[in-house]
Amino acid sequence: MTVIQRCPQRQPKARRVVKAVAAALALALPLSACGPASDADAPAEATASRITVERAWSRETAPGQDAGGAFLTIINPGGAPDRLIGGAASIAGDVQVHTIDMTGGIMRMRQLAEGLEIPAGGTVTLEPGGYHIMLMDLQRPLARGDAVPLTLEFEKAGRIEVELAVQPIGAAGPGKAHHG
Ligand SMILES: [Cu+2]
Repeated sequence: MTVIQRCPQRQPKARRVVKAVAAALALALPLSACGPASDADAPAEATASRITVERAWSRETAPGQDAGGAFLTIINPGGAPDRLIGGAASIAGDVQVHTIDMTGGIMRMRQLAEGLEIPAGGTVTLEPGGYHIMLMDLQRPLARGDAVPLTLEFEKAGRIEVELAVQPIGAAGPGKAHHG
């Protein structure tokens, strides 16, 4: 948890008033009842979401296939939930967050209009058959061995850049593309 308690005396206006009073009375008033934590302004990182993304990969597409899936693992070590709300990629006209539903024995993809929640302290894996990123309106096929840049957009963490390691059709994971 990184909740920073604000001490009322830290507010500049209040402090100015106190200082003015002290000057007027020529007294050294004890100004601070706060602990050392309030001595400096809280660093920005203290309250910002810290999301990391691992194992970003995709699968090659057949010629004429106009959409492809992207898969990755999102880790949220922070104390507050965040939300994957979308993204952008130069290779795709649109980037969407999808889930897969079973309806009457038929698997269907559906866009998550509200995005995908990443719980505080949680890990969410996007993988074939489940949550995934959909690269819509592909400008060119995804080819095995490609590293495709993708920008993910989170509600709090903002934009995070990843590279999708493109695997053969039928691959179930990112393999060892980065090491071989
Ligand atoms: Cu999809």
